[in-house]
Amino acid sequence: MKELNAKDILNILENNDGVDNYIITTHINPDGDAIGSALGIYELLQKMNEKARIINISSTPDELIFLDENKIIEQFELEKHAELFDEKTCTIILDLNDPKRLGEIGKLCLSCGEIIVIDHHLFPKPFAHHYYMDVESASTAEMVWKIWQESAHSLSEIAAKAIYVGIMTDTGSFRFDRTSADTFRICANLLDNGADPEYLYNMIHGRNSHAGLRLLGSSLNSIELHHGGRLSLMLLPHKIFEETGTSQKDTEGFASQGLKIAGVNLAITITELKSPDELRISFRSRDGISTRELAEEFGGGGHSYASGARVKNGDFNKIKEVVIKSAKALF
Ligand SMILES: [Mn+2]
Repeated sequence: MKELNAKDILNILENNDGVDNYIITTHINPDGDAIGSALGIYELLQKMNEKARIINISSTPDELIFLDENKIIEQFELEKHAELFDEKTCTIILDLNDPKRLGEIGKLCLSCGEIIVIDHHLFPKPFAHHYYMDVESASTAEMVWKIWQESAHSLSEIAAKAIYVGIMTDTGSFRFDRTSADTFRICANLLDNGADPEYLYNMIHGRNSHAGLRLLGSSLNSIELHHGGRLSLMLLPHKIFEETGTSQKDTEGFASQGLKIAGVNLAITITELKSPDELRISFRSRDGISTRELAEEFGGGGHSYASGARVKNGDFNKIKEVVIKSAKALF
């Protein structure tokens, strides 16, 4: 797998004789970085007068829809979109490196003439023609910005806002470990091109529903401490959603809440999903504790400080006991 940089990617986009059109896509349940990167690269292709569409397997989360000012993003429909994936098409895949994370779109991408992956996650699967990978990068959106920088085009305001939101959300508002001096230099340029930090923060974090905040209250109330106060455990059984009139979608950012407690360096959240007996376990850590191996024990994976797993046919209370026991090994 030959690894490319931002300049190489721009070169590929500029010398694309065999390519008639581009499909930009990203992972199931897209986050700010996924949507921000997709709109960022779309805007660049617009400046280059290329035909491009953004087609995602999932719908855009409500709080991110405002970024898509021109309503470009389409949600995948097999009958409508399948025939677009052909020899003359180049697919640009953002913020993931395993085609499984694309759902149904994953298989279709393999029939495209060219596949480009731009991503910052570990352990890429070999399925694309070109990889621009940077695991040091705090977000994929930063990498998209670097491609813009190599081009002769000045950043559009839509791209500046989208890339800013990608960076802000993937760095936990500029506090996660991969936030670098470069991150801030890039953001300075985004502000120069029309991104407004107060407005964008409020659009993402300041539009919660009353029900959503009540759910957060109940979730915080559920926190238990174990292993001498080093492990925080948040418990979200299905009834907590029924009581507050919310769903699992409303738990964005909850997993790291336990890390706000002094002395806690591992926060685990167990969520009972709607389908019977399916549980989601989220792991967040700090102070050099890696959660990835623990997530793998439960059939999942991820980064050192943030990982997750899904457990089928799991009894909530039994899994809770197993998780507490397995976590002990990390201290
Ligand atoms: Mn990302």
